[in-house]
Amino acid sequence: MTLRPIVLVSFMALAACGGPDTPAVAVRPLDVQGAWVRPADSGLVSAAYLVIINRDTAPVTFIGAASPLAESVSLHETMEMGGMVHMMPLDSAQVIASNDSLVLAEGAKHLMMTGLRRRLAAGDSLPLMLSFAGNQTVVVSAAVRTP
Ligand SMILES: [Cu+2]
Repeated sequence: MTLRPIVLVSFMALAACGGPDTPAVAVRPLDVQGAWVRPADSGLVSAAYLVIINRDTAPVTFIGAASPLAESVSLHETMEMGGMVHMMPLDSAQVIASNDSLVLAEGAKHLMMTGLRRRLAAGDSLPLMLSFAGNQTVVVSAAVRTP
């Protein structure tokens, strides 16, 4: 991933240009926090959890996710029906209102990953590309850990 060096360079450029009253870093309109993934063994299936915070003044629409380590990443929702726990694929377009967030958590909405190209052990990380309407992509590194 080459994103991190680019981010660092732009941060330094901003810091160098800003006067004493200028904040060094503008608030990112889309903030992704706490991304983590369950370990995966021979089944090569796992789930990712994270929170997307929209700090923009306009709504944003989450349209899907992908990872170079998975054949497919899709939005699922876990729900209980008649005492049984089911997972259902969700229409992946999710509108996040201004100053609202989309919470992907255990027992709720999550990103289901199938066709993993390798095992995921605790301590690994998995790159996730989150796509939003208007050609916005946010790349995050999700930590692999046990729940
Ligand atoms: Cu699922």
